[in-house]
Amino acid sequence: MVYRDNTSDPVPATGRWYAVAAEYDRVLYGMDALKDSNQKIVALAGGVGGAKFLQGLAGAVPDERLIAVVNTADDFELWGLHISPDVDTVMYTLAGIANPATGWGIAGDTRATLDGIAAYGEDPWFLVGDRDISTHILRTHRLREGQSLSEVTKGLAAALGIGVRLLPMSDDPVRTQIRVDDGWLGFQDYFVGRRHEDAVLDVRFDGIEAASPAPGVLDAVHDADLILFCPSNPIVSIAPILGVPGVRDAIASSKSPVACISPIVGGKALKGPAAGMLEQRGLDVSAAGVAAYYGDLVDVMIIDQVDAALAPEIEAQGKRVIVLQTIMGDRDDRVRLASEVMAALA
Ligand code: FO1
Repeated sequence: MVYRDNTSDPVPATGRWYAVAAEYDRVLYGMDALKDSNQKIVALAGGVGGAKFLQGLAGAVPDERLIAVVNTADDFELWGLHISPDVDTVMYTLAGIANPATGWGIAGDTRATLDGIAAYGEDPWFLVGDRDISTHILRTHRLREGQSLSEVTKGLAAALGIGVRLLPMSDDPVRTQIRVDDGWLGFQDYFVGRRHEDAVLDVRFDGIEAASPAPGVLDAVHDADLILFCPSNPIVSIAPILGVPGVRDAIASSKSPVACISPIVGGKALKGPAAGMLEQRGLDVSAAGVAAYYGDLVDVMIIDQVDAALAPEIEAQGKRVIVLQTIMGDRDDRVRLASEVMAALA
């Protein structure tokens, strides 16, 4: 069986060590001052980059002050199962059980189910591990029993020991479609099935006009003292969240700062197809291009040291620029970045 990655990682015993580690980091990184503050933070996040930064934030500020709003426009149905890749990537990362080699899926997960599916002659093109499948089975079951996606997410996250409040952007179906040379593709067909190799000609979010923000999303934005756009793909991870009716307006009318951690560093996307998507819109593949994409919505751009020379160009767009080392390594490094971001914005 040829799979599209070749990872094998030790299985972490549980995600519950995370609360203890987060407390340790707050002391280690001198975050007690922030801990005393009541500042409430809302972070918009997509897949792997967003999840890594959220893990850092969760180590830098107490859980009760942090709400993550997660993209669900990558969701799709596979063999009858409802898969929410970005929600799961965030959950597994916060629980400390994500596969460190890929950023998605569960460390050390096995593939007996995929092998079984392949034995029936089906192409196991989307790599769901055996333990990961338990998430999709329960999510699908609970949705069919009548729970909303936010209720299901709350239950799964709590069971994984996650204290941060995770909100899917909407309980209603929104599905990203990508136009390539030979027509429109569902997002995962484009991203995983065709390894995001096609030039992207257009992007649309089916269902978005009829979608409502999930319960708590607008209140969280209204109450936030700080709104963060995680280093996620602006066009297919953050834009769907902003596109849910009411969300963009709520952010635009917020008096609190809106800061974006650039997912483009040194002219390249940290991960995935963001570079080509910016280019297709006639924007620079740079932190300045990301800043221009968000326009007036974003007040502060957090850019990498290697892009420090872009600061005047971004400042000319009327934004404050903070230069940090934004490439994230292990969990400690993610907490380090989040702590520096919080300190710079304090
Ligand atoms: N991404 C891949 O590139 N290949 C996969 O086979 C794959 C499987 C997968 C399974 C579960 C899951 O939660 C995520 C998975 N991803 C996979 C990642 C995911 O499709 C993308 O990272 C996001 O949709 C983009 O944010």
